[in-house]
Amino acid sequence: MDARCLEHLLTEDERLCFERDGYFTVENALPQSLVDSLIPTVDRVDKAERARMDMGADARINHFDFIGKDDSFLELLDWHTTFPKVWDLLNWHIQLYHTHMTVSPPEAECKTLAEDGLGLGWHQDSGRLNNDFETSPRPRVSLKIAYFLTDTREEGRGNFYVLPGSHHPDHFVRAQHIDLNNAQALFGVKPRDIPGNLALETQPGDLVIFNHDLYHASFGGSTRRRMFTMNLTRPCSTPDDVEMLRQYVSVHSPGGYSVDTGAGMYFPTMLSTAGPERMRHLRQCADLHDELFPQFAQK
Ligand SMILES: O=C(O)CCC(=O)C(=O)O
Ligand SMILES: [Fe+2]
Repeated sequence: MDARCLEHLLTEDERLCFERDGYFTVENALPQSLVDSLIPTVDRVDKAERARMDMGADARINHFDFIGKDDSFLELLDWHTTFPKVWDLLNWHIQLYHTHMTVSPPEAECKTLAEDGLGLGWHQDSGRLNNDFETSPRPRVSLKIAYFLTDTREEGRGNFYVLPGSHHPDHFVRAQHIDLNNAQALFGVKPRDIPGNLALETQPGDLVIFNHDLYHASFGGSTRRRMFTMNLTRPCSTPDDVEMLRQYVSVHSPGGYSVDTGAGMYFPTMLSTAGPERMRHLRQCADLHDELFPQFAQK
């Protein structure tokens, strides 16, 4: 273990925010020098993938299973300022099951930010799991961490929006099954103006850790925002837990999205460069993925 982890354990304030609001921010989780070195990689992969998928320069794009497309992102899995916080929330033996790089480019000239923002409506993550586990409270199986590589300190930069507290089963949105994306018809306001929501303002290198049940969204993309997210689960040991992980990985994984990484759950580099310490956080999902999707299994 990197001994510096011990200086970045979860604080009581962070635990409280996570329980009460469903998220918290860690400022300067990554040093600027690291962020600066990651951006060219994002842009190189983004450019190549856009061309491959025939997507325009102004399209918002989610690069699935981004980690491992370049060695430089691998260390973010067990990065010393973030990893210990996830231990404390889930357990030390976390498993990585999904990564995204979201690139929100400036909007096309003929569109306005207010009317045609490159939006992603209100949602909770991992929908299928949520349907299967509509209990109160839901088990805390997984969480998401989002590294912001570009500046969203002003609204209108493709900010990450949250509705604090909406991860609680008794929050009115969940209790009354309200579709926030239908806010105009229901309440006469645009979805981005739902009372109580917050546009998070983050600087490059900041991190947001959030509960999958939290309602979140993204509106507007007036700068080229790059955000890297990782979905992490707790270790699964009991038969019920393993079954839950199986359901998760069967949907939220490269195989679940029909992506052939060449090595199953992770890209080959991810597995070939991992020492025993990092491999502990990869093995369970990797094995399960190979079992579920033999056609994409690690060769
Ligand atoms: O792009 C955003 O800000 C939101 C992305 C999102 O919904 C997610 O990472 O789960
Ligand atoms: Fe999401």
